[in-house]
Amino acid sequence: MTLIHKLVLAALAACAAQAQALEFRSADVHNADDYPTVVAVKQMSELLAQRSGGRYKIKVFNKGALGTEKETIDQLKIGALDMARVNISPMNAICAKTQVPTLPFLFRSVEHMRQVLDGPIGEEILKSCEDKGFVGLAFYDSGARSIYGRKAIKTAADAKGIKLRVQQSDLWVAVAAAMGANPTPMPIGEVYTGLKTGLIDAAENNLPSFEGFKHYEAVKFFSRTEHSMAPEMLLMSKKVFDKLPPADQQLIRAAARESVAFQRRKWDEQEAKSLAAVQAGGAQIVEVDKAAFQAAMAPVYAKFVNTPDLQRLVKAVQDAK
Ligand code: BDP
Repeated sequence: MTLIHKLVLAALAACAAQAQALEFRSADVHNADDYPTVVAVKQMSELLAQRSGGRYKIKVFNKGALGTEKETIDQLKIGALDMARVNISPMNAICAKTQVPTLPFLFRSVEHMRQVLDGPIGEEILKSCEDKGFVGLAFYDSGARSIYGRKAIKTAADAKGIKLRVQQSDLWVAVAAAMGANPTPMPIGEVYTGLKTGLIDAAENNLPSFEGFKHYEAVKFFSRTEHSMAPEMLLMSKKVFDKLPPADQQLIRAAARESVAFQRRKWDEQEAKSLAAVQAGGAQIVEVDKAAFQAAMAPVYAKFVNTPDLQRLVKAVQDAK
């Protein structure tokens, strides 16, 4: 074989190896390239590339480039998209058990939430989406969600009648209604304009989203209701997952789980940075009578925790130390 032949063969082999490398596409709505969920999936990609000898990696399309969360969930279902990092809330209508961590005032603290989601309850909830076409790879942190708007909300009476944007989930509509607000479900990408034009009076989210979507430029009062710790989910299309060899499925699951600790570190840092940034931008943090909001949530539990399975899960979360 001449040198030329050898070089050609080597080049062909390199091409073949590259052709085999699979790059999964993963969606995220957040704008910042260093948002905790965005960098966590990038870290997962690095782990996966290392452990698969370069056969797999993940490309994150953030800024909502692949659509709203509902749209990306639909794409996962049919296998048109490989992965999506979404909030748990738009999954509420698809796999009922995802309603549990969405419930208002369920978790007593961040530690309680992390411990529950890391254990068998979290596992059961992740698994519950599989027969609907979604492999639940991991939960990521999203902190606590609070109401922000044009006026300070200190008591439940202040929330009465405000047009409050919520995520697209019946459970969220009920939460807003139980607060006395007028629920307005819409995708996150429409909230900034909604706040600016007065289509809505308020929205509810964590501090990093209040900052990252620039909502603090539209409204100034961030009232610490901390009414839900609805976590983030990293999902893979079951259609895509099922085509992979079992050993590679395990690599993917493990890399996703390992990215959780990294995401939480980034999350804790981001919350502190966002608090400083929104305050520097003129936002006011308002302390709230949380007990009154919590008391108003009884009808939500009565309506949504309505099967023995959901009742068992809620009790197990409440009983977890
Ligand atoms: C943010 C979540 C994002 C949701 C958004 C929302 O990270 O996944 O889309 O809230 O409220 O905290 O829609």
